Amino acid sequence: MSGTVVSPDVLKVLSLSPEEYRKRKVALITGITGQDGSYLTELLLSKGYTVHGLIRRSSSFNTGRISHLYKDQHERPKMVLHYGDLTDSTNLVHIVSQVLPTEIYNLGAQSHVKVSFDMAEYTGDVDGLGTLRLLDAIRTVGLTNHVRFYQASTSELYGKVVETPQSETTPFYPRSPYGVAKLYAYWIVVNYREAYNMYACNGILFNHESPRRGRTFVTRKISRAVAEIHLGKQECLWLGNIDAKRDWGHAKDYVEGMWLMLQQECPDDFVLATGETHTVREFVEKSFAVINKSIVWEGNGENLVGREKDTNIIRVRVDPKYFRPTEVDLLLGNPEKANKQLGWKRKVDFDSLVKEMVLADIEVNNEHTEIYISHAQNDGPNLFAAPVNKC
Ligand code: NDP
Ligand code: GDR
Repeated sequence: MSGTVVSPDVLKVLSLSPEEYRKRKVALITGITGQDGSYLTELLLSKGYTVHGLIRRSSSFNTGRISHLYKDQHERPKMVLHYGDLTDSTNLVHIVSQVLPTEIYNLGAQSHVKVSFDMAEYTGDVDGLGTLRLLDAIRTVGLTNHVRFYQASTSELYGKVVETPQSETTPFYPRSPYGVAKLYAYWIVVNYREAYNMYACNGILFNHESPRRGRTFVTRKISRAVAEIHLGKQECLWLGNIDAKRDWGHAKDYVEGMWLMLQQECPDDFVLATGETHTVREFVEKSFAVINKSIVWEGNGENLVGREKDTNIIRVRVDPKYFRPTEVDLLLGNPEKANKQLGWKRKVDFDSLVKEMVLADIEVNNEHTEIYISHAQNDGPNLFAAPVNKC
């Protein structure tokens, strides 16, 4: 295809009715290399879709989560990757016009809340304006009535607690540059749905985790540390606010909800959550319980230490470096609307999630000793200033 926006291919597919067009089952995923992107790709491939993914050019390897799905591009692969970025409108228009997707899942984001305080403008650009760029690319190519659009909205929109459990009608009060950027994205999706009659949905997803979770999110940081402590490779786990409460589910369940949102008669916004909340402290305790260590907490603030009930000291310490300037204290979602209208229900419970993550990290750690030791020491840009492995 040439670089023109309205190509003969586009004209041909535009002559199809929206129903005929959708039968092609072509998905475009931004953020395909992330946790959710990888599970969603597996799900869509299993349903017979061709999946196109936007990947960022990186000097180091960033396709580890989807490399098992990759086939030589000369063998008519069902997963096709394109270089791109949510900050680059021209590139987005070009990819949408090349791919002619029937469904777009906008999962790409600078997704770390703490990092968003350090990179506020960039986060706003990618997570907020990036969504607008993609919606406008659909319009530019002339696919407004053909494409179904999923936006990765988030429980971070709720931020400061106004009511619990949080549902689709709970007012928003974001508490980070990330949350504010996602608020813009949420409303631009609603606006384009109303202004242009687009099939566009917000999935307001509460935290969801898995063995593929990024290593600097708290659950994975804990499961990784438990594995390393268990194998005698690490002595101590440093954390921030261990009293924060989160509604944690499994990512595999949540990508199914994303797909369901795009299969309805009318577009709408849905909360996906478990309806349970747990503290970070509980996540730590459950994780150590997987290796048969029960811990008690002593002290508070910086001096807080978790000890095993009998002899061994489990060194879990609090470093204020991990505190956020403004915190989201409590997330607890109400998934009733998704339960009723989508028939969506989470399958994996909290205990099973924790167990799966810890056991997976023990296994990986046994196999890739050196890689994982070096990752363990690399938890964000400030890390070298703080003791991590030495208590
Ligand atoms: P990850 O951080 O694992 O993945 C983020 C993805 O976005 C990666 O593929 C990343 O690419 C890509 N990305 C980052 N910056 C850009 C950019 N400028 N242009 C294009 N792509 C970019 O996130 P998750 O999979 O956990 O989450 C998926 C989405 O859902 C995100 O939007 C997140 O904000 C949102 N969300 C997540 C929740 C969760 O609990 N996991 C809950 C609610 C919402 P690379 O691999 O190159 O870094
Ligand atoms: P969150 O996830 O901010 O909820 O955003 P994260 O796992 O980073 O934090 C959860 C809670 O744990 C506390 N915490 C720590 N967090 C990290 N990362 N590291 C620590 O050492 C630590 N110690 C305590 C945090 O303060 C927080 O309260 C995730 C992301 O996936 C977003 O993209 C998504 O939108 C929301 O979930 C829903």
